[in-house]
Amino acid sequence: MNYASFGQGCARNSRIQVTRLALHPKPNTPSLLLFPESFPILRPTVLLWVPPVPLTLFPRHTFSLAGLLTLGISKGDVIMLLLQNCAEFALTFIAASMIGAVTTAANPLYTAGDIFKQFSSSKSKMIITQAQYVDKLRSIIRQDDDIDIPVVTVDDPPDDKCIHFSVLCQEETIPSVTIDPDDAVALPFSSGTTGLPKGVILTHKSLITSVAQQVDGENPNLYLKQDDVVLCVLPLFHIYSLNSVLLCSLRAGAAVVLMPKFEIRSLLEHIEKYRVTVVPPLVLALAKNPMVGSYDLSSIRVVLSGAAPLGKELEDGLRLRVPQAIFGQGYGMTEAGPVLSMSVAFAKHPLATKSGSCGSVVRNAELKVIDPDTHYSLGYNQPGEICIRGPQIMKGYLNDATSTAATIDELGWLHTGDIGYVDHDDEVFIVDRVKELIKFKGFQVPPAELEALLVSHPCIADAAVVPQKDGAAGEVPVAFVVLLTGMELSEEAVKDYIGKQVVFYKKLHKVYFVTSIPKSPSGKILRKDLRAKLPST
Ligand code: 4UV
Repeated sequence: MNYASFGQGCARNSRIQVTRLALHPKPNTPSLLLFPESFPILRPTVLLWVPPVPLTLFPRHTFSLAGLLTLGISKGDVIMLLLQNCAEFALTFIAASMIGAVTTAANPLYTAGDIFKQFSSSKSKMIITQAQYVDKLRSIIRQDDDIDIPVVTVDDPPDDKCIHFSVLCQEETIPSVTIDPDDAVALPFSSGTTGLPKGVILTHKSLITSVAQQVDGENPNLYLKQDDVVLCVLPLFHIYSLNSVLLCSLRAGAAVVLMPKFEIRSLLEHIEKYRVTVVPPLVLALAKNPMVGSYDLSSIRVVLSGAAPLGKELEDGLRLRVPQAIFGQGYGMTEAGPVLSMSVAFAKHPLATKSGSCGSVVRNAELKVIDPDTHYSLGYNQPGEICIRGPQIMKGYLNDATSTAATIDELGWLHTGDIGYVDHDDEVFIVDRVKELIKFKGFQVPPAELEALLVSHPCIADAAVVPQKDGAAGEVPVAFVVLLTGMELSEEAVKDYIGKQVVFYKKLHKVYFVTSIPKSPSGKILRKDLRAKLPST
């Protein structure tokens, strides 16, 4: 079977609504405001695996990013996106996928050090960013003479070494490329079950399958309609937003309202102005905000939650604000492609669900729950480690066969490191996490990263970082620190030391000074023992 690239499938029935009208301040540049409603909607019955189409992203505008090729990007090359949510993010992702290039997106708020790690590990050949982040990039690209890569800005370039995005927008025909389903298309970074962030290879097959599992078929699990208006405020560098918000909406032909960042008043204005119908869980933050009462939220029909547990109290709070909406959760993991299960309340023919449920396993995938020690499968209602198998899961970690083998076993099962159970209605419930990962409002905080920074301090002999429950963020990172003999250090000094080197959600919230870190005979930190020492909240 001939697979089209992910972008070719997705772009066929898309309309993107952007919230920033002056995308290109320069004259004579093509418009990126795309509403190709007149284009016939193609709905191949067999997923998105349609034959390649000529490289025109959005047919009415005959628009392409041929400039990617002119600037030296070709099949297999990696492009790094360092962007807030914007139309250029979506367009680059789709255009890159059509020429067989791979996109790796990083949080633009990351420190220069974090960005450099992802940049060098992914061997990116181009960076697309905003002028405000170029200073941060200087330490990566200007001081090292060996690195000479194009830096493209979607707004006015801050200096003549940067290139404006419009240079990519050439209306030229791009030679067709043969894309294998197992070719990489996206390279998000995730720490997985242990260690530092690693490149997660998601292939065309992974993403095509995952999107199809959600929105395709007679009774889509996530029923998005062409007249839906989906709010994309969660950052697109996270797989949840990229896959289940942007790509699923494009596939279903729904409009996407892109918001560069979360700001309550503007979010409410967008919902009212654009009659938004599908909103992400961030809106839960609104549950208690009195401002909500002054806006018309009657258009909202679905509230999607995922990436972290959905608190009952918040859910109840929001139910009062938007009583007409359907609420539900999805359960995802970057490495799983990412969606493992999705609320059946979102289906075209919905079913009743229970509070706390993460939905049922997506179609054409297998899910099992195993005893973490014996690896035997467990029955209904018995908590154990959740494993998933199917064509949507990652190909593996980039250049890391050991971590790949520790995550995907020889029978193809991906071990999530999450503890959960499946009830008699086939609904998945997550109850705990055996992996190291800490989740701050759904954002990944890898303890290994903070531990490495802590032990680089001249006064610190050893350290361990674990999650502490938090009402607002779900979890926050806290550290156990062993000082070198004779050294003194205050909690504030430790927090400051880390705080200067990490993005805001990785900052330490508490430091406990201890005399030793409990470890197994093999040297593994006994995190459970440390978590047990924390005050329960
Ligand atoms: O790797 P990651 O940051 O990935 C995610 C992805 C979440 C998605 C993606 C698409 C969806 O449609 C959707 O609903 C959710 O978060 O972190 C993976 C870990 O986050 C925790 C769990 O520990 C994963 O292994 N997690 C994800 N979803 C949930 C969750 C949830 N609904 N409830 C509790 N924990």
